[in-house]
Amino acid sequence: MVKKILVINGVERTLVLEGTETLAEVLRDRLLLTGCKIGCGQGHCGACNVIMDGKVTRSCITRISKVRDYARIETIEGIGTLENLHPLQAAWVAHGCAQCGFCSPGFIMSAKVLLENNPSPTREEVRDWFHKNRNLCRCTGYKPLIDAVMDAAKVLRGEMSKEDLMFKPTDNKILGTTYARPSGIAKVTGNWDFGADEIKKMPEDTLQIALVQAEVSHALIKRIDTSEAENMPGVYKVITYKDVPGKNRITGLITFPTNKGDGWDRPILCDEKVFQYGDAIAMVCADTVAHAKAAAKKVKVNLELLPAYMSAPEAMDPDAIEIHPGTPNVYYETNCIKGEDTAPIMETAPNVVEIDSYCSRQPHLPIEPDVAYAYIDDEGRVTIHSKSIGIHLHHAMICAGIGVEPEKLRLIQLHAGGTFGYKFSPTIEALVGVATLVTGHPVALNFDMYQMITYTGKRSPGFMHIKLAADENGKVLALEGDNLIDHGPYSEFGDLLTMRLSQFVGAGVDIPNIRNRSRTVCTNHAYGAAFRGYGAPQSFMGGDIAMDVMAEKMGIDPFEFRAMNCYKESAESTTPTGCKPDVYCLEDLFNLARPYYHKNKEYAEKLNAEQGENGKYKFGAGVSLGVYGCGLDGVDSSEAWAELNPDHTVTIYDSWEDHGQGADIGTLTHAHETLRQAGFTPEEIKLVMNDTGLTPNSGPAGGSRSNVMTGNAVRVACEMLINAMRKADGTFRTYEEMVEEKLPLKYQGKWVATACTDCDMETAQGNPFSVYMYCINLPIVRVEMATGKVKVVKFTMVSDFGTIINKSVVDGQVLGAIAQGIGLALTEDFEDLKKHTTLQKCGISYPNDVPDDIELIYQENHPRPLGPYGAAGCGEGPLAAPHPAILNAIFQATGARITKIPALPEVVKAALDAL
Ligand code: MCN
Ligand code: FES
Ligand code: FES
Repeated sequence: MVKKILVINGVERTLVLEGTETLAEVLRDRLLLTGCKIGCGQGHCGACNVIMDGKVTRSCITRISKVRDYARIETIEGIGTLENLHPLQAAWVAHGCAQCGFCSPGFIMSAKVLLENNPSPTREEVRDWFHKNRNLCRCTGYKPLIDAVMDAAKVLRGEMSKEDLMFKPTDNKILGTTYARPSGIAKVTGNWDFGADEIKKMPEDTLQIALVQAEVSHALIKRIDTSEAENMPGVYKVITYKDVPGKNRITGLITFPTNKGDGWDRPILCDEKVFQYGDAIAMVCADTVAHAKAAAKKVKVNLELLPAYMSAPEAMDPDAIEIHPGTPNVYYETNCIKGEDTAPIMETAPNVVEIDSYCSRQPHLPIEPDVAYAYIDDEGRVTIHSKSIGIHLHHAMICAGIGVEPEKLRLIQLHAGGTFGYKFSPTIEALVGVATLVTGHPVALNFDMYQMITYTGKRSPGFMHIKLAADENGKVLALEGDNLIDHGPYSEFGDLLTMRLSQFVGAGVDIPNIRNRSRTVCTNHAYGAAFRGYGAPQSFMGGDIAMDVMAEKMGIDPFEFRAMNCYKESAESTTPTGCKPDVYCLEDLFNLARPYYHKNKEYAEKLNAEQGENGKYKFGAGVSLGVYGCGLDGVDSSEAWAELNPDHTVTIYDSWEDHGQGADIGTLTHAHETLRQAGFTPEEIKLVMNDTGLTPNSGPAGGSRSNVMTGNAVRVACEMLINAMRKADGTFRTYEEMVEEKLPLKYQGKWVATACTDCDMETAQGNPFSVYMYCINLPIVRVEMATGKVKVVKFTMVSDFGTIINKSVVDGQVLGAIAQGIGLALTEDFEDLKKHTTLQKCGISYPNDVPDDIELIYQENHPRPLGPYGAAGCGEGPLAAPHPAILNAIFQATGARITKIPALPEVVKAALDAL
């Protein structure tokens, strides 16, 4: 043991330590200073940054043995309070920098050191500082963070006050403003507990879980021997499939009857087979994490290896065995059949182009690894806290598998440090549920970043073959497609995802005739999970690039080619599924975007001219159109409640799960916009969210549905309350008057997308979404000709999300999506199980990988008839098509046409060499 005296936030602390801990462990485990977060645990992300003797220090890789006695350590808890924020904290809130908030403390500590050493940094210096200190943020796209540092510097220099930073409503109206999200202050002060922080505060008898995971991708399980592990120190129980009280399966809730599987293909703990790398085979429950991990290594698993099919084409080989015996590896097919047969059109049309594209297995890479804990609550319910973004959905998916009656299962969402969709699938919920049932103890499971990356779902790769026909004037006549989705071994939502290809290949374009077949393939690579954009990034990789190729072939400007072919009211254009979009806003959107496109083209030309003929770099301006629907297919619905309280406040209950996108500010703003009629201020609205024991089924926070669906449900609940409160003279009843008149105080608002229909099983024709959103992507790229290295130097996004509910949220959504789109286009992948195992090696974008020069333009003059206050969604549209725009820009710069991502330097170089 060693004694250490550290000066923490100005206070001398004497600590008796093992001596092997990291500084982060000492701060978090011993001092409960959980504002210091552990993301990667490897020095790659800066979430754990503290200040030690005036220097930014990544505490996760700082051994306490190397820390001198009396070292001065500052943590986020020491620099400001809830009532008196540090200027950086205030600026972080004001600029909406704390989306999920997981990275916020680490960035703020890093920025504090910068400003102490350089009180007047340039934007570039701030970026370089964060880049050098390896500060990662997956949500914000970095730009707001730079804005915040610049403003905080002004406050520190005495040029403005902290109060000037923050938007304050003047006429009790917050809709459309930058009103700060309710969780902001807690996030920037380190008071917002994430799952790993809550685990530190659980009862002493909590058991820690370590998983025994498969290290191969496909095998038969012959024997699992737990005897040695059971006798290891601190072990309470080793759990295998034999102990699982229920069906031991997570049901994929098969969406379409034409799916050839039954949806019960995903084991909670593997019994007969291993289906992919990382599959959970056993769980060790022990008194400490170290004990659990040590014992997990002693579980012996006897396997018979089977051929592993690591991509869709491999699993479709005629000799391939069925991964789930009895279900063919190609288990679902959808055809978009619109208009006339396309074959004769393809034969006779004057212009026909064809492309093959590949959209990669993009990893989600939230900075917070997966985490969950469970216990039996005072009503005997198995209670699971996790990052679930579909608590009621997951309830239905895991109930039978773990073996409890529905009323005996309660799911609660933790504060989530980003999910980007991977938590649309249950990950470890069923595991912790089983563990608490079997042991009778509270249990906790916290993945490390390696587990997070190697064993959570990924974007399902899309192999697309697209053919496009146009007449002599460039009017698109027909589209044909033949596409594959590699969905990994588990079928959950694979059919729904594949259906998205029917809905979004060619979306935004007036195409009268379509024949577009898409199939879902079971493989042994990572299971497919929802990822922001869900099906659209695959669709537009094929559909949009084909448009670009056609424009080029015909010698028409690519922007104008898209503009002339977009949905038009005059042409009564329909979507690929054969219905009219909710509003015709695309012509106006192209008109709005045109000057920005020309400005970008001119800028790229200027940069090229500066380089000269044989310059080191070539620059190009690209374009693409992205479209996405808001909702689950067909008649989607949501529910929210509003209750009047004795203290003249209103409580809103909903299950609008928060990834970090801003479910809190969304709920608050929708509620406030209605309740303000009766004079309620934002401070008088309380939120109770995301607990199946307390809040109604608002549906999952996926498919960019919540702002429309739950926004409407909140609006309806508040309208019902307001209507009940309204008196004949137009004034409103008080709480006391409501009670006196025996009027109900709590109202259940429900909103159903009754105008929608499911897509037809044979033709995919139908009206699946009540509201759509649109984005025109306009990047400028720089290609280094000798190496093929590409940098996005500017990005303009011109979007239509209907009415904007909160401006800084929407800006943040778009900026974050642009950063992820750049990563998707150029660097990110999860393909090589040995290599793609860290945030860095998966190609995540650091601050200087994303440009500072970003323009966000919004069109708001087409309010959505079915959106609350005219709003659409905005989370996913901006990630539908930034990557084809970047590839199209590479083409404009160099003439090299790349249709497969990531466009790593070697890929681009090979394409340049082939010119
Ligand atoms: N919004 C708005 N005005 C509009 C449209 C939306 O102010 N016209 C706001 C909404 O109130 C909400 C946010 O924008 O706060 C996103 O709304 P919406 O598009 O309805 O999406 P959801 O709330 O259903 O969120 C899910 C969506 C998805 S599917 C993924 S994946 C995703 C995303 O949003 N993952 C995210 N954004 C993310 N942002 C962060 N920081 N982290 C993630 O993991
Ligand atoms: Fe320490 Fe990532 S750098 S947690
Ligand atoms: Fe930065 Fe979420 S706000 S990672």
